[in-house]
Amino acid sequence: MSRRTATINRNTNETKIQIAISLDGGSLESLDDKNTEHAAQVSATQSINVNSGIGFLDHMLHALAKHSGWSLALKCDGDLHIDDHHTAEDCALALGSAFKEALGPIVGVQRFGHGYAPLDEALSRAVVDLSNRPCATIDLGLKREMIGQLSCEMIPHVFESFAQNAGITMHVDVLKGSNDHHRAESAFKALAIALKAATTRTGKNEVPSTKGVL
Ligand SMILES: [Mn+2]
Repeated sequence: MSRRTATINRNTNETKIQIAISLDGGSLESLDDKNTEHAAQVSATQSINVNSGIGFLDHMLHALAKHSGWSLALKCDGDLHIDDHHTAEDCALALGSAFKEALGPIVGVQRFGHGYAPLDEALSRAVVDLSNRPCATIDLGLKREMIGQLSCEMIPHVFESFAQNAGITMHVDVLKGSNDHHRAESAFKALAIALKAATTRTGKNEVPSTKGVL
């Protein structure tokens, strides 16, 4: 089976983003050389290097990639002198586009997936459908204004923006937890587990829909 990969360049007056993704892990030589601020974290099966300019967003996208089984290189040069909004939103939009392009037609995959992830006292649930109909309902219940340099109000916006361009239905709920860092991180990990399940190949060359098309 060939790996499902994509490379994306997204440039606006607000952000300039490069992404390389493989939904099936492996090396990503195309971007590894360009992401020199942080060293890529390379394991036997994955290469992950996220440099959005926002540390906590990097941490969340790294967790998403790790537990989805992706290899991911993301570099963003954004207008952080204004605030974190454009950078966080555009990274999520570009990542959604890259995911959709790498996945290709919704054929021969599970389509539905769900995941639960605890992080200490926090527990999150994510349910996804590779529906080709963007829809996100996100309930994180975060109380802080910021986590690191990322506004808490941007965290649901990141999920929504990813779902928009990925073309997926996504329900993410933090079920419990008192620490906002734990709540947010468990939500990204739950989404990763759900996406990994939904994109798992069935070995059949079938569209998983009664309509015959997605
Ligand atoms: Mn926005």
